[in-house]
Amino acid sequence: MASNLKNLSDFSGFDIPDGKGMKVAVVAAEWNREITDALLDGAVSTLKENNVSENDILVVRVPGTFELTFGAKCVLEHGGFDAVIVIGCVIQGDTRHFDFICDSVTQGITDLNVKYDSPVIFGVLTTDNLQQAEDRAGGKLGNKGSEAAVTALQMAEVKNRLLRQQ
Ligand code: DLZ
Repeated sequence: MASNLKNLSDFSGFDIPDGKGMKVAVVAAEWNREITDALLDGAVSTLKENNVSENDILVVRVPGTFELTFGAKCVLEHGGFDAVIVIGCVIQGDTRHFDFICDSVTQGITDLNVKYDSPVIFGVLTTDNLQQAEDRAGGKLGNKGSEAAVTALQMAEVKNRLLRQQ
């Protein structure tokens, strides 16, 4: 379903695992900071609402969305996190920069998910304009940061459950 038809913070029908004892890192880009701050707030609030302790949430800032891959890689190399969330906002401009950043971060995060044992969740907005970003950063379409936090708990639970069975 296209996100303009869905509220990103509507979790009815979702099975959200208890986050008690889980450690989650959130890597957030500084570019479009008014948007990424709102996404970060959404992610952290949702993690806490689902019982992740404040002490178990690490927030790392990187300059732009392009740097999210390396930031997440540093967290994964450090170890000890059940999930990593990356947060960014890329807004279409006059040049093809948008495409290069989006392609790079999408492939980069995919590669990390293949290589490392903790899931990396994609909380990146890729929009045509600022209004679309505001709508998805706590506006009328909810908050993609909250959605990413719920996904992080779900994927951490998948990972922990399957590893327990080994
Ligand atoms: C350079 C750039 C541009 C034009 N637009 C964005 C954007 O919309 N969102 C974003 O997160 N970052 C942008 N950047 C910065 C790049 O992500 C990166 O930080 C720089 O190219 C330096 O590597």
